[in-house]
Amino acid sequence: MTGETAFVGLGCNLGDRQDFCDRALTLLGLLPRSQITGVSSYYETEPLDPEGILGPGWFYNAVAQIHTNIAPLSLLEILQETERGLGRDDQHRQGPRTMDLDLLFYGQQIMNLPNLTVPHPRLHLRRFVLTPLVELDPDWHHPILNTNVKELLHGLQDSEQIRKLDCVPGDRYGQHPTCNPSSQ
Ligand code: PH2
Ligand code: MG
Ligand code: MG
Repeated sequence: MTGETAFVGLGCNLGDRQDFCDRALTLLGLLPRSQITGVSSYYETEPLDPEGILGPGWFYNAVAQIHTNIAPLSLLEILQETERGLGRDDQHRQGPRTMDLDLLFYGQQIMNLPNLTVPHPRLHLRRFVLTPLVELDPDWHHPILNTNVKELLHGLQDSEQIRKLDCVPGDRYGQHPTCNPSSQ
């Protein structure tokens, strides 16, 4: 099978967070030449915000695993277009947001381009990213740090609060195909 496994992080701390995450998953499910192969639980997470620019609202975070034949830079463009479609304010990108879609991994590729760094340069510091990643694939290897995401999560020494939510990802738009085990 051609293509790569990509992991995309979802984050929302504005508006109806569950609805924005559900809508983002629906849109990711429509990506051409791609298939969603896994979706983590939703997590409600304390903002990691050393500069104090994200606002007080806690996030909904999740990670989607996608098998894709879209090249990384094209995928990045589509993710940014999807953020805009979900109302992301491009003028204040670092502020509170309806949807942040981050390309976390693209296979085992390492890329350092002006507008795209893969693996995401801060993912190994973030409980709100590592926890859903471990749920999807604890053995997934980080090609630069040379360890897996489970070890990275165990090694974290932060105090960020996160809690797993009971809701089913994609539920509001009819159960997402990847949440149905028979389609996996
Ligand atoms: N995203 C950030 C910075 N801080 N904190 C949480 N809890 N969740 C996020 O998605 C998040 C963050 C930058 O994109
Ligand atoms: Mg982003
Ligand atoms: Mg981000």
